[in-house]
Formats: sequence, structure tokens, C-alpha cells
Amino acid sequence: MIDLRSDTVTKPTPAMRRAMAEAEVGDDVYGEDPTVNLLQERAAEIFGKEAALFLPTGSMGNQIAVKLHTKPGQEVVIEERGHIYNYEMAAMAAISGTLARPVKSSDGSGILNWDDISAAIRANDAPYYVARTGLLALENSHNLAGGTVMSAERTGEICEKAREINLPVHLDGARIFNAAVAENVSVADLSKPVDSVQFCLSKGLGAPVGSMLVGSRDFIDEARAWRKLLGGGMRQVGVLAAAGLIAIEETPKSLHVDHENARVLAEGAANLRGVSIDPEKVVTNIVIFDVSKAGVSAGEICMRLKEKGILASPFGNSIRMVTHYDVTRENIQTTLDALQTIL
Ligand code: TLP
Repeated sequence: MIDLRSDTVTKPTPAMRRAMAEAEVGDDVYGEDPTVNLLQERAAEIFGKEAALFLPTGSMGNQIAVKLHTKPGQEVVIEERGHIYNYEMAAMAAISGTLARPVKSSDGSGILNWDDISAAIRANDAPYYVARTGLLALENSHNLAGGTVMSAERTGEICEKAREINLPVHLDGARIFNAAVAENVSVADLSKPVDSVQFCLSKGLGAPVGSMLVGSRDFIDEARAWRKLLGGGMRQVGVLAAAGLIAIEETPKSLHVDHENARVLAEGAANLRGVSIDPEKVVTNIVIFDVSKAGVSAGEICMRLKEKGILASPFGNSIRMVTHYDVTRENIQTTLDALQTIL
């Protein structure tokens, strides 16, 4: 099968499997797993922050951040297609007692500017009976907006304004390495101004399991307690951290190939009957195209693709295809040929 449903489907590389087999381990609940400790130190260093924490999932990282930055009864301002709001089981309400305040980006790109955000903020000068904004949550790259990227400059501008009103900013950087490659900057450049960042080892970076939460030492100390409370205190988990180390040190070097494949896929799809997508906007590894004019539903197209050995995800009237290191240029051509036949 050519699996384009997500970059979560990657299998560990031979180097990762070797590192996992040979990993030095200890009980991480006691802080004694040397491989986990090394991964946490490296992640903090690479992101230019004080500390980092290894977590089982990106959702747990995001939700711990929401918990630590907010008080019950507050709102979280987030772009309307944001993952934290749409795909994390209403956890911000269930765990933190917060409400999402979804906002649209004025240019439709999913990339917010300060004007988009400030219109949704309820600061201390708001009437007493409206909920206060407790957190601004950004996402980079923005998954459901088609892998679009927020520049370091835009992130800096937004965070500066947020700081003026003491509003913390959390970055869902599940695919921040993809964003950094697309912008030709470092992940530290993209995350320096935010208070906390979550990034996934198990998406385009190819590790089988795991995410990291990065921030100040105090924030990470508290996050460790919340990870335990949520049942995420793991023991000899260096076997997973070993793959994570390879994911952060090695995989970023080849992410540009995934981006090139995504662009070729988008350019080919743009020429097909009933498909609408602007290939110029595909800058990372996510391709989302609208098929509402195809005369056949996104779900039906995905079913027919599956019969031809290709997996993709329907999202409403659109189809999402995500490239990753298990997808070759030849696979892209096969996918385009199959799509053409179906349409
Ligand atoms: N995204 C998954 C699905 O949940 C949609 C995918 O296939 O893309 N933030 C962002 C931006 C994400 O895309 C995801 C996963 C997460 C957080 C959550 O990560 P996990 O799955 O590790 O909890």
C-alpha cells in the first residue's frame, strides 16, 4: 500500500531499530533513564529553551500546556481549524475547564496575524461577566490549513503583542521541523518567542512513538507532575527515546524531499478534473485538495483509491494526502495516475 493518510504511519528506520535494541535504560519515573535524559537535554538545546519533557503523545503535550497556562473558566484563542480545538477530544474543556475561542485568519491561509487574534481577546478591561482569555494557541505547520507555515517574524510580532498583555502563547509544533525546513530557519527561530512548544517525534520525523514539550525549567517541572497525573509516567522508556534521538538529529536533513514530493503531488492534482488546489501554497508535506466539483464524494474517491492500493483521508469535501519518508516520487506518480483514472 502507498499510505498517504498521515505522516504518523512511518515505520522506524533500521538505524532507529538498532538504537532501540541497544538503548541504555532506567526507570524514568525516578528520572533515571539516561537515554530519555539525553533526548530531553538535546531537545531543550535544539529549541533554545531551558528544559524538555518526553511524552507519549502530542495531544498530551498540548493539553498539559493548556492546563498549566490557564485557569478553569478561561478561553483559549485558536485558529478555527487548529488541532487542539478540533481533534483532541474536547480535552481543553474536560481537563482544564477552558473554552476554545476559534478565530478565522483574515487571508484564509490559517496563519493568524495580531489583528485576527486581538479581536477575539478578552483582557482585563472587558466587562466582568465575560470569560477572560487565558492562552493563545498557535500551530506551525498548520495541519488542516494544508501544512501552511507561520514565519519567525510573524510569530515574533504576535508574541510581542501577547506579552504586552501578559497572555501566554503555546505553540503546537507537531510538525515544526517541517515548518523550519520550509522557511529555511531553525526550529529555535520559530519557537524562541513562545512560552511553550510541543513537537512530535512520531510524525514526519519517523519515530514510532513520542512527543516533546519544551519550555522554562519551572514549566517543565510542573508538566512532569501533570504527565504523571494523566497516567503518562513511563518506566524504561529509553527504548523509545533512542528512536526519538535519531528522529531529531537525522530525519530533519531529508524533510525537504517530502516537501518536494508534496509539491509534485499538488501540481499534478491541480490539473485533474474537479480538483481545486493552489500548488504554490503547498510548502511542507501536507496536500489538501477540494473535490466538491468532481461529481463524486471525497469518501468515494478514497475508497476507490484504496482498491488501487493507495490510502488517503477524506476531510469533508477535501482529501488530505501527507508525504513522508516511506513515500517515493514513483509512489506520487502512481497516486496521480490512479486519481486521474477515478476522476
Ligand atoms: N494529527 C493527526 C490527526 O490527529 C489529525 C494527523 O494525522 O495529522 N497537533 C497536530 C498539529 C497534529 O497534527 C496532531 C496529530 C497532534 C497535535 C496530536 O498528536 P498525537 O497523535 O501524538 O496525539
